[in-house]
Amino acid sequence: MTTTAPAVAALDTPERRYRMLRLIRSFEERALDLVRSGVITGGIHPYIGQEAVAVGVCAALRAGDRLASTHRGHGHVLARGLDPARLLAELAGRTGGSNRGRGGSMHAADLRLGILGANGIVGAGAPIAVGAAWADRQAGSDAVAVAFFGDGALNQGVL
Ligand SMILES: Cc1ncc(C[n+]2csc(CCOP(=O)(O)OP(=O)(O)O)c2C)c(N)n1
Repeated sequence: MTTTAPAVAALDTPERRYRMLRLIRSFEERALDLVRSGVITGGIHPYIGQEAVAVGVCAALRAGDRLASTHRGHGHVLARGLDPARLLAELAGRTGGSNRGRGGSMHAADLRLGILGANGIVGAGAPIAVGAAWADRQAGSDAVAVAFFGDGALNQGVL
């Protein structure tokens, strides 16, 4: 099977950013419906109410930059350009998911988009992003790496 590398989400206009906000909200509402109906098992952490954080940060990123996400990561990966259908399939454990259905909500990743992964360990995205940034610097690249985290991560020594 040949696959074309996906493009990062274009968030360069207010309209595109607003559409992404709405997409994330709709995605989460749909995902919650699927949890309630049992299609998605194991639960999810929805990003409702935080959509603008992901969109604002990802609008400042360029192709080649990277991000490390959290346990509440759907908004981050969607704002970076992960196909919502592939993410939804991932949450449902389907083989068409972004990680072939093996990662699920808290391990959604796509290295082609610079998405280093959602992460069930609070605060764990920070050292991953630092490692990515250090690797880029060693390679002479000016790419940046972003770590998303919640206030609950602030007492983690690694952060
Ligand atoms: C290292 C670690 N400690 C504890 C937990 C259990 N845990 C899961 S979510 C969470 C709260 C995280 O709070 P915050 O980062 O503010 O995110 P929120 O869920 O409030 O959006 C905790 C303590 C964990 N996953 N990892």
